[in-house]
Amino acid sequence: MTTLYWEEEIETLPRVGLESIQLTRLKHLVARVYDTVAPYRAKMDAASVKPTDIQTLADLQKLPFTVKDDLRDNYPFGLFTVPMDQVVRVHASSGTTGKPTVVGYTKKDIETWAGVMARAMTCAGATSRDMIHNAYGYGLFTGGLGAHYGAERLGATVIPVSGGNTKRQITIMQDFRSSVLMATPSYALNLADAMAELGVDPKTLALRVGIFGAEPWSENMREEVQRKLNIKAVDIYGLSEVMGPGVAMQCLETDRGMHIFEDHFLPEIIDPDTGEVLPPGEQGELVFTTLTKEAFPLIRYRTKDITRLIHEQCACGRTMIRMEKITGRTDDMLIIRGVNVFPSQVEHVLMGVEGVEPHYQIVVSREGNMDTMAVKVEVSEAIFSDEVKNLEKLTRKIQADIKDLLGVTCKVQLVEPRTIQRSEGKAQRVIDNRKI
Ligand code: DLL
Repeated sequence: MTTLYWEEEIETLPRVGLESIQLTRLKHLVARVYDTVAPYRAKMDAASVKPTDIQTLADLQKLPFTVKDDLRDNYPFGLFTVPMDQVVRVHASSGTTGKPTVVGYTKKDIETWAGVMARAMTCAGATSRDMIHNAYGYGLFTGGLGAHYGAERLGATVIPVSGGNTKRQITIMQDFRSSVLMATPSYALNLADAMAELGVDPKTLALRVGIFGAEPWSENMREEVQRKLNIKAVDIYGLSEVMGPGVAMQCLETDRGMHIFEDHFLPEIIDPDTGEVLPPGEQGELVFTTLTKEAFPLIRYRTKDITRLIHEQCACGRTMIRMEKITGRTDDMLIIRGVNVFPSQVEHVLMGVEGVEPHYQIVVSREGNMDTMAVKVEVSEAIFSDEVKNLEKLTRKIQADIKDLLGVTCKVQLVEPRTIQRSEGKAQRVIDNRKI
């Protein structure tokens, strides 16, 4: 297979060249932010660091972190570095608590974003000849418009179908010959199940590749979507604060990790408890500094996402490092009777069991002083109508597998197909009744 690049020179630049670009951009960014944004200046002054202290990429560690609360405290536009007449668009992420996080873009930011998205789609093998079925939600969420502008920049034909109205989506896929599907992985599965119900064979469609992200999904889930939709499924990562989708992207040459577009987004991995930068290859919290954003740059933004960086050169020829699939978030970690549990680990166990469907929910409750975890998971029609003793056997197997991997005893409830609510965007995997 010939590897296609969107911007070959920068994507394959030797590391020294890339690092030199990063340093120039970093110095410029820190000086500009210090001069224009009072809250950043105050934090840097408190840490006794001046823009001139940044002389190497390692000096980045001298700068204070930015956290979600800094964004909330300056809600909605307090951290913007340009006057509002230069801001051409805002997006917002809802979050589960408090005010949404608002982000802004200049005209040039929108162009940069479309560029990294076109680069990401090219990583997945998409070209101007593709019919891109964009089922990410349009609106304040960055998924829809982010993918839309990227697809247009690529020169492909974009179908701005957004999320929902699943039957109509399938008709459109059939009639318009959609070749690239962009959606959350949970919605992609939802589409696959709806096809099965309608008797539509994915082999009769023109779909070739799926660009899925915006929520965690395990390797097993990737195999499941690939099989059910008869496509190659690749992972795309991003977050509104840093830009939206297109911060990192898996290429077709590796199943391990996504290339971070480091000429725009400078990554670090830190110990979430101490804030120390960890040695290369270790797992920790991902932190980003935006190197080219104008309206809403961020210095050392703590994403709360947990991953590790992969420094080995990729077979695709890109020199940009990769980040491994997100394994969890520092804030979605459940602590069940003292044991740390990530929903992604539960998913990993479930998807390894024959007959179990990729639709599940984790319910956490408190009985007296005791936390309990229950896992509700759909099983296939055939299994559900099987003898009670076989269902009990399967229940016990899942319980034992979870206990083995996570060290936690939980209740497992097998439910009928299509009883767990389907998502049109990000799936809600955890119901934590302890907060109520
Ligand atoms: O979800 C941006 C996006 C849209 C990415 C479409 C990819 C595709 P937010 O709504 O701000 O932005 O949510 C960002 O979602 O910090 C991660 O926890 C999670 N996330 C995003 N992509 C992935 C992924 C968009 N590929 C938050 N794997 C991030 C796992 C992901 N988690």
